[in-house]
Parts: sequence; structure tokens; C-alpha cells
Amino acid sequence: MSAPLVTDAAAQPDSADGWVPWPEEFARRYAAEGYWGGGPLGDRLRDWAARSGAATAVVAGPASGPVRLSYAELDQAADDLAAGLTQLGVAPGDRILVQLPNRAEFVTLLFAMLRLGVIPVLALPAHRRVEIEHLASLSGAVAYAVPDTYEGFDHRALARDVVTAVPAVRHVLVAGDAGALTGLDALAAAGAAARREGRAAAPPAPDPAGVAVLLISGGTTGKPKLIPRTHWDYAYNAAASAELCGLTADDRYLVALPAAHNFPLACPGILGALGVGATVVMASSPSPDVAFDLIARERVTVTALVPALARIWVDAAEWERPDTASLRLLQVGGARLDAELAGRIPPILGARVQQVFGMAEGLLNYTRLDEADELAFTTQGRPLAPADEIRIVDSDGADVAPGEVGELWTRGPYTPRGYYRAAEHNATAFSPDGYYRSGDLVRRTLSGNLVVEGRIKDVVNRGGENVSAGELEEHLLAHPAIAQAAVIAAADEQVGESVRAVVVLAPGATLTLKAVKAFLRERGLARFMLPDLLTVLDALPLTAVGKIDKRELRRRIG
Ligand code: OOB
Repeated sequence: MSAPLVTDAAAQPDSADGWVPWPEEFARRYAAEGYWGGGPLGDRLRDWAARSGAATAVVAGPASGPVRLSYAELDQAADDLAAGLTQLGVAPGDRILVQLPNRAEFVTLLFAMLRLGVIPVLALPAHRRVEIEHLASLSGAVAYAVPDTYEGFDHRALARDVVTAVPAVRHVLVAGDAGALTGLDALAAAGAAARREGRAAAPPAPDPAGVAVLLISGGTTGKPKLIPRTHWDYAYNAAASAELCGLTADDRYLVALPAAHNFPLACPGILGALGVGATVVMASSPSPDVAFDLIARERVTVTALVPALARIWVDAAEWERPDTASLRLLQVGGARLDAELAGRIPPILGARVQQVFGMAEGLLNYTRLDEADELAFTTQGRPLAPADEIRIVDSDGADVAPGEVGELWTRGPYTPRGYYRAAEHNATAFSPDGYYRSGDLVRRTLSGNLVVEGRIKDVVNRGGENVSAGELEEHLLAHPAIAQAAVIAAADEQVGESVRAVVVLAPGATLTLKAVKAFLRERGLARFMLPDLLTVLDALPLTAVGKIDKRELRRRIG
């Protein structure tokens, strides 16, 4: 490995190397066992274009005039944009903060940067000034790529604020109407002209053992962190996921979640689909209106959702009966999927369900497609790679007995050994022998699959008794009147914290705290587990990728 072990990230503010490589011994093993190898991700697109040149790589844009890029066109667009970026003075190792929604430019810019060895910092479209300024300064980004507007929000205005607050950001790159700023179209045109006239010398391909992209942690505590994913680890992540999902050139993958999220980007997502010559269809919004039309028109075969969206799709489809005949696989992950909802997916959408328990930090667990549906309804699957190492431990870091609940620790060929420029945090987020301490509470079933029981800190401490929010939420969801549930602490003078159940009701339903308690007691729940307060809301706040946002909920009604 070429990158040095960085122990004090702050000492290297301008280095692209603020990451912790795998120890030599592991790097050698992952290469020897075939997990790592091959060229950098940008070069792979050349191979894919040589193989599938005329096939459609990307479909994007409004229903009125979809943009269709063949593999050959995508390959060329990436070269043009790469030449444009080079002309702008962007150099290998530089970071660019990319905040693009699901449009064709997301893919062309991503590959342009991968080719140059310029590192994308993949922000989500829903991020706003506080997160963006934090990510820009933490990464030392030299540019910020935005859409003109998205969902009624003018990202160019945000970009102007960011450039003022973080002067290291020298360029704003705009997809769409750029106004006085630099348009990605214009940049690609300038790059194409330079290439035609032989003025664009491509820099050498980047080291595939080095960082390819910086993902944003989905953590709900503290500021977002950056996760360095290398060309090799991310290529394996995408290709092995594609194989597990049986993806072939005949598939059409719908990007319904924001493309910058690990799940639709590489599990198998965009990168996995392109790697097998499939077509990537970008949905401008995950709403059933937009998605169902695209599924019918483009004959979509596979897509990925978070549970909150899966529920919206299933409810809408039950009513509207859209044409989803082409859909063979619906992946659901990112948060707890309840078994009842999972069971409604095959009959209503006509697709198999696959649960995916993953994290931007690496480890992916999948339910397998050659196993009984029941496992996909009730478990979160098992690790992707034979080389994934898992420990389920108690609060002292000792392995729990088989079948018991404990914290999931993991290391493996696509689970990095540290966050980017975060030496202090890394000391506690990783064990001394390199396991990532996920904070997820899991147990392993007899079938070898994992079940996620909650988060380690997501408990309400009522006078010394710990009530697991995840466990209580699962019981609440079993109530027919409850569509969504989140359990949070409420300040209580006597016991410190009391248990507040925040719920969204099923259409037309009503509910009282008394009825909830009676229902839970009937299920055999201990008295200390029962909620003290019930709050009914029309909707729960969601994170940038669409998970229930408990931090925001606590802020509103803690
Ligand atoms: C995915 O990645 P992140 O980084 O946004 O969030 C990771 C966290 C996990 O640590 C876990 O707490 C939760 O989200 N989670 C799940 C879950 N999948 C993720 N909790 C329960 N059940 C699941 N199936 O969310 C992500 C990344 C790649 C693929 C899929 C999801």
C-alpha cells in the first residue's frame, strides 16, 4: 500500500491521504484471495464500453425528454468532463463536493473524477448549509457541484454562501442552468474541444489501492463523517453484490434513493449494474408517481428502497395497481423493515424481497435469493464476503453466547479501518485490532442470518431500567392502527426519562395510550417496557436518505 498510516490527520490538512489503510498482512491476504485487484474504477468503464458500447448505460431526465446515454457515450462524456476539470486546474488527489440529484450528470461527473483520481465527496441533495460547509471544510474540497434547483430549492444560492464561508472551494459547477457560474455542460464542451485539438493530456490513472470516493456516514449522532472507499474495495463491493443479486446485462436498475447513498450507488446499484452491462434508470424522485411510470416505461427489473418508502409504494400500488410486471427484485434496507410490510411486497408489487443491512462504513448483509422468502421477511441477511469477519459482543467487548443480542463489530475487505481525517474519533469507533464498532445491536439466528434488534445507544433509561427503543417499536408496529412508530425519551422529573411512543396512524384509525398499553400487555410485554406517553403525528421526520430521523424528532418533542 502506498499511503502512510496517518495518526494525526490535522497534521496533514492538505493531504488526500487522511485515511487509515488496511495493515499489510490484510492487504496481502485480500489481494491473494481475489477480493482486490484490477484497475481503478474509471478505467473499468473503458472495458465496459468496449464490451457493451451501443447498449444503454444510463436513462435520466424528465418524462418529456429522457436523456439516454450508451456505454460509449458515457465513456466519452466522462473523458470530456475529465479534460474540462483538468483545464480548470483540478488535480489528482483533489476533492470535489458533489451534491447532485438523480440525473445523468451524477454518473458522468463521478466517472470523470474517478478517471482523474479526483475524489468525490458524495453529499445528499437534502443536505443544507450546516452539513455542506462542514463537509466542504473537512474534506478540503476545491469545488462544489450542484444542480441549478432541485425540489424547489436553489442550490446555486446555497453554493454562493458555501464559497464565501469556505474559501478553499474555488469553483461551483452547476448541472443545468448555471447562470454566471460554471456549467457542467460548458465544462464538458471545453474539455471535448481541448481533446479534439490535442491540448488535453490525461493524467496517469490513479492507484487502485487508493481512495476512490468519500462516502458520508449515515450516523445520527454528531456531525457527518467521511468514509474513504478505495477503488479496489468499492469495485469488489459492487461486483460481488451484483453477482449475489443475479444481475445481468438484461437488467434495468432503477435509482430511486439518492444516487450518492451507498445503497443505490454500489449495493449493487449504479456501479454494480454498469459492471454487468445493465441499464441504470435514474428517478428524479422516489415518489410512486414518478417511479411507477419509470418502472412501466423502462421495464425496470430491480430497485432499492428504505422501509418508509417501501411502505408508501406498497400502499400506493395496492390502490393504483401500476404495471410493475417487469420488477423481479425489491431490495429494502437502511432501517428496520417489519415482517408484515415485507410480506405485502411480493403479492402487491410482484417482486421478491431482499433485505439489505448495510452501512457506508462497509459491511453488507443480504438475504439470499435462493433461500425461502420467510428468511427475507424476518432477517436482515448475512455478510456478502466469506472474508467478512463479524463479532457480536457485550459491553466489555467479549463475545456473547450464540443467539444472544450484542453489538456488531466487523472488519473485512471492503470495511475501511478508519474515517477520513478523524484520528481522535477513530480511536473509539474502531477496536485496536481494526474492527468497526457499528453500534448496531444484532443477534444471529440458527439459519446464520442476522437480525437487527436496535442501536446501542437507542434506549430510554427510565429510573435505571433500560427500555430498548427498537424492541418496543417492533411491538408497536404489530398494532393494526399503527403505521409507523418511533420511541424516544421524554424528560421526567421523577425518573429522569420516561418512554414516549410517537406514532403515525393507519388511515382512518384512532388510538389511545390505554389501548396501546392493553395491546402490549396482551402480547406479554413486561410492565417496564410499556410507553408512558403517546404522541400521534401525521408524519415522522426523515433523514436525507429517508430513514426516521430520531434526532430531529427529539429536537421537536423531546
Ligand atoms: C445504509 O447505510 P448507512 O450508512 O446510511 O446506515 C447504516 C446504518 C446501520 O449501521 C444500521 O444502523 C442501519 O443503518 N441499517 C439497518 C438496516 N440497514 C441499515 N437497520 C435495520 N435493518 C436494516 N436492513 O443504510 C445502507 C448501506 C448499504 C446498503 C443498505 C443500507
